[in-house]
Amino acid sequence: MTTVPVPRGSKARSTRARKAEAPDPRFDWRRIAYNALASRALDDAEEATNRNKAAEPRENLILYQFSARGHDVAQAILGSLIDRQHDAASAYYRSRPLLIALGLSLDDAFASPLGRSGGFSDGRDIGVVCNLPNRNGPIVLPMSGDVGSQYTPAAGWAQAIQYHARTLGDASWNGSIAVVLGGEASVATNGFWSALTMATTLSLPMLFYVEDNGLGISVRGELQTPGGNIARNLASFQNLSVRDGDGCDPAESARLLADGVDHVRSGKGPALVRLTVPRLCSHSGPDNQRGYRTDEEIAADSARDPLPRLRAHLVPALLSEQEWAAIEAAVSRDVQTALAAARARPAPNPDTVHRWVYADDAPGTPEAQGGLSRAERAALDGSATPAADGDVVRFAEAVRRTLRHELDVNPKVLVFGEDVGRKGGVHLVTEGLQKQFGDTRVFDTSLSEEGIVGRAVGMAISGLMPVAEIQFRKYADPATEQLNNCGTLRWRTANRFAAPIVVRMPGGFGKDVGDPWHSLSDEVRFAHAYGWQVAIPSNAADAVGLLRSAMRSPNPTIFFEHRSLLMTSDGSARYPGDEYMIPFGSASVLRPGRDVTLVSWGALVHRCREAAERFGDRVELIDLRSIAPWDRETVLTSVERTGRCVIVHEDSLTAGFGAEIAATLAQEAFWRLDAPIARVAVNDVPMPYHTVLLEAVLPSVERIAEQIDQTLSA
Ligand SMILES: Cc1ncc(C[n+]2csc(CCOP(=O)(O)OP(=O)(O)O)c2C)c(N)n1
Repeated sequence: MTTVPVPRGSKARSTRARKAEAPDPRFDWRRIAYNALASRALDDAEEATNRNKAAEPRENLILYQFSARGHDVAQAILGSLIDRQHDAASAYYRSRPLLIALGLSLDDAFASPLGRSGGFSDGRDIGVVCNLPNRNGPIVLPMSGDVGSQYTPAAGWAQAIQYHARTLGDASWNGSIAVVLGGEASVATNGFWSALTMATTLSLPMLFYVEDNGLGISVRGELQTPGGNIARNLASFQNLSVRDGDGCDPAESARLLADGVDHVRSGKGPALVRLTVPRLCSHSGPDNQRGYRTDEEIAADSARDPLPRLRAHLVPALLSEQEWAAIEAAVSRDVQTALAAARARPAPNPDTVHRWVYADDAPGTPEAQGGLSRAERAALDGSATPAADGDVVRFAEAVRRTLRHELDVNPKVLVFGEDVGRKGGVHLVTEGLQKQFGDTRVFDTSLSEEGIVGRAVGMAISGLMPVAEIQFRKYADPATEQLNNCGTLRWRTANRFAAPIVVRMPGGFGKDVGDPWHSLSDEVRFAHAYGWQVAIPSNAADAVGLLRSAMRSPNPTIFFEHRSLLMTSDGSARYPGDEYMIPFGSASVLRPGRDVTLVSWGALVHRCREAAERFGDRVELIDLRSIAPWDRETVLTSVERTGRCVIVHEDSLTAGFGAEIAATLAQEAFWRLDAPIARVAVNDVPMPYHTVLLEAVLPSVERIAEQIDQTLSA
């Protein structure tokens, strides 16, 4: 520590105070000063750009300008502590100072808000929603626009640190940490509590850093947590080390953040640091603060500006006036150079905007950070031909065997969800897997679907292959935000990141039973979501082939396991072998036929088959197997030949996936049609409980046959 001589008398008190505040020598304060000043200068330049509304060209206007002034000094300090190869920060729109500290170039920092090419999203995402890939140093996980969604992927990364270090034995992960940043309003979100539960129950290496500026846009902190202080409220939370202090005081911020980071790095479990900071700006560019903040309040916050206090902390104790001025001059020069460079960048190329919704493995395409590498995927054997001599297995057994084999050949596979471990899943699909592979690879989770999917995302970005189970389709609702963000992740980071995960979820009617909670079959939602592959196998063999493809895919997959197939032997088939794979978007023609094409997927394929058999060789039955992507070619080719089409699905009629197929046929095969395209589906009611009601809404063999008959005679 730097020591300061203590004179006598009354002056001694103030000097003693200064001594207590001497800059902690463990920190690189020059770098901290540079980064805090750079962040402030970026905010200044952006605000000046926005004020100058007459500026040409017009795209200089930054639509989503979020200043970090007031949050900047403490973030620059925190950033200097995140320095290990596998450290990850999960952050939010006010986190640019941290990103600068972790290596974001000033050019990118300007270019992205200006929407220019390159940078963290190549003009696809707003400039404050950042990311920072780095294979050899700390990374920033792709941020999202939803407040609170940053928490659970960070917990996933923290759990992945333990997995890489302990289970895979990769020592380079030892001592790494996940750090998550959030404002005080974000502590009211589901994501915060979900991640807190994970971190504390699993003793994860995770630091929660809450930047409390007292305002969530205009809402006061007292409405986010009682009394407005989350640190005080969490003081007695089990297995959480809590610190609370003044983020305007550089010495206190440094001490508390370093303590928090040390605690987490040393393997003692998670920590939370809350620092109070002023928001020295409106919430964002368009917000003028009028109506919710008085001039006195704004002035009082201005008086708390941490930047002059940083200067006072360092000058003269560590830096001379001239040295501070030199840092300011360097910042000013660098920022102006970066602004000019960013402005000189071209606008993004519109020809590329469709790229990266899905992975693109074309030669020469850079690999995104996340998921198995191309080399790892290529090293896993696969076969498009099913084994001829497999024993007949039920649907659940087929899924179990596939999971077991993939767990066996790929140490990066993890299988988890509610009741998945000890019990083996409520449908017993994962029965026995925990015993065989241990509870670091097959495990139960806390009851939070947002946590299950967000955790999977964090794990996938770290290079693992998570297979998450959602107990029933309906219970994926709390995970909607994470599912949507996972699907767009590759696209919005312009292929810098990817999170290929598999989410298994049962749905649909059961054996003689249904209800609005356990029997939902609204798969079209996921076909409509960006970036997802959606598999809906109708039998055990297809389940094997599609699940294996999903677990080796660079894209995320929703894998539907139909309840009636889990509960009956309707989907039993010969086990096609441990290497069998089916590509997505390849339908199977189950029955050739002359006069009408019958298209279905999932459990209703079996009712379709029964109905089709009544018409001899007149009905061609196609099982789509996956609806995203779907096999347009096979359906079109068939309908062009038969001239007629009946589509059968369990999802609601209105805007069900059948509507997409019908629209495609109307557009592409109109002149070949001899009859109107027909759909047999559930007539827009939730699934009822009693069998009588259930059968009244489900497409029955009878209803399907009637429709085939009508279509044939139209
Ligand atoms: C899920 C969600 N709900 C609402 C919003 C709109 N919104 C953006 S920022 C914000 C306030 C967040 O405040 P806080 O977490 O305290 O961070 P601060 O802006 O103060 O740094 C709100 C309501 C959002 N982005 N996401």
